[in-house]
Amino acid sequence: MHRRAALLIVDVQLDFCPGGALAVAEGDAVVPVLNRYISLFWKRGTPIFASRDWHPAQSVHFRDNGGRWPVHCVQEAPGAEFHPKLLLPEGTIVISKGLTRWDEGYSALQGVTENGTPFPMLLRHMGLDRLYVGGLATDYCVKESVLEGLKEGFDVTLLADAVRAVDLTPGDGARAVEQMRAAGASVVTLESIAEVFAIEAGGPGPGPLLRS
Ligand code: VGL
Repeated sequence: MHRRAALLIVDVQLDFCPGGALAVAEGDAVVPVLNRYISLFWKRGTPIFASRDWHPAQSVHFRDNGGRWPVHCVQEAPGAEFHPKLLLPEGTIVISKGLTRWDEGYSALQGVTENGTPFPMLLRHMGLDRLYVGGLATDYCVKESVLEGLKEGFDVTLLADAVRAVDLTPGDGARAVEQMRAAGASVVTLESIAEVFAIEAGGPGPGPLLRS
């Protein structure tokens, strides 16, 4: 069966990058890799979605309100902006999540578009049933997005070289990848994706021509 893909870039926002309020070690290292994926997918005409944490100043997600995290990605604040070097093409659809005080907003599948359309509804409306997912952070928003995508019946592939983990406990990131794999996610890298595309296209598989 021919599946139609979407690229989902999760939360590549300044607060999750070095210097940010909830900095992920090497969080900004995903940017050049994601730019390569963006270019690959864009050339294939794949729709591109970028999710963002978009919290109110008061949120149960934050320590101040009994939650787990320092204040981060507050709506309209500089820390909530996408990393300026992330080359989101025109037509990228922004998915906002964590919008209300009571909403933790881990999974992008819980997010909505600018006009409030739930993300899974939009994907189905657009006939998209395969998600390629990278971004921040492996052990929270990426993991929850991948697991919920699978639960919702999407075919999900993790872009393993385009994610970084919070790793509150060392190894959280690696365990998250295993959990996603065990739940049914495929795992690829820039190195292996050409082969995946060839197989998806029903082509002859990888060969010298593909690599030239
Ligand atoms: C995230 C921790 C808290 C994430 C968001 O984007 O992965 N992690 N809020």
